[in-house]
Amino acid sequence: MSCVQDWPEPIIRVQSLSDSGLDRIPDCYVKPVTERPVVEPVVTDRLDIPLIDLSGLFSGDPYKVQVTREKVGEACRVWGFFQAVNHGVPPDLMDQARQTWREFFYQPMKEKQKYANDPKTYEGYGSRLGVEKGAVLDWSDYYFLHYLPSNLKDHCKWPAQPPHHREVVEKYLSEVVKLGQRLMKVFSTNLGLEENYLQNAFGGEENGACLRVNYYPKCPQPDLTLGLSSHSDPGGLTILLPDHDVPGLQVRRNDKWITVKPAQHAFIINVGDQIQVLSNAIYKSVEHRVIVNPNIERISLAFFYNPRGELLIEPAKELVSSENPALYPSMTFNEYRLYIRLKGPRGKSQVESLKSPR
Ligand SMILES: O=C(O)CCC(=O)C(=O)O
Repeated sequence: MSCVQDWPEPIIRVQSLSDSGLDRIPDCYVKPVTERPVVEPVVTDRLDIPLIDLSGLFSGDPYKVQVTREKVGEACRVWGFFQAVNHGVPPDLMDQARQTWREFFYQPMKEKQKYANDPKTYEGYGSRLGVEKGAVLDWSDYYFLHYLPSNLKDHCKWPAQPPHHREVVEKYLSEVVKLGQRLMKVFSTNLGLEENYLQNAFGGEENGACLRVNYYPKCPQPDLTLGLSSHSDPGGLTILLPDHDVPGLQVRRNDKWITVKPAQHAFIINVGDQIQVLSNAIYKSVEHRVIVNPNIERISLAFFYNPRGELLIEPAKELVSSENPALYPSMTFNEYRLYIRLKGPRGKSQVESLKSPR
């Protein structure tokens, strides 16, 4: 997919830096002043993304189904984000998935290095996004793997340790896919499209899906850097399992950054750029970023539910008219995601740059 063969600079594992006990972060992690976070004390009654109980969707009661759908629709139009509880994924499986990945990152470096990734596919253990020499880096390591379409899934590229890791991750991902499928129906119906419209646009049952597990080590100067720079997700929709009670994710709301307070066993769900395009911007793919912490590490499992790479994605014809012309040209997801793979996270610059002038 990409013509890039290798990383432009030697890879440094952020976890090793953090474990070395340094008290100043290296210059390559220091963000320009305008991008640095303002680290505020945690306030409990502040503004947050909507929290939606999805149990109504499974209730069989048409009224509850409708009310729940409307809440999801409003969150996608206004925030591009929401937290979901009672979503159908068993809570203990969520805990097991988070725990097994935490144990992966706790292993000796030699074991993790077996899976070191390269920028051709990004699959495996990584420590940077983007290949620009001299870029300011984020304070995180990650593990990236493909899940769907099934021909891209290769268990040999998934960590073999800790024991039962592949089994737990497989079970977890199969449940999260079901949640993704349900949400695609809810999104389609809410947009006034046929229930399977978005799923079909993504390639039917064999849509794309991948997982990035983000590991944010403790950071001695959290006010100078970010765990993950501001970006919108290039794919369809993201189902994020955050750490228990370690906040870190910030969502842009107008000119402010809202720190999400994770609810117990909730997923954080957000619209990605491909659904913004398909919905002709009725649904918003919103910028977000991650701040880091001096006293505590954080882990998150970001599951990306995507179109198949080779399919053309464009605004749904049903949502385009002379008053509402198509805002985006058609493009395959493989072409689209090359941008973030080369340049790294860059706010909303990609989807915005595609907008046709009106
Ligand atoms: O760690 C988080 O809370 C967010 C992760 C994220 O935005 C991503 O992986 O794209």
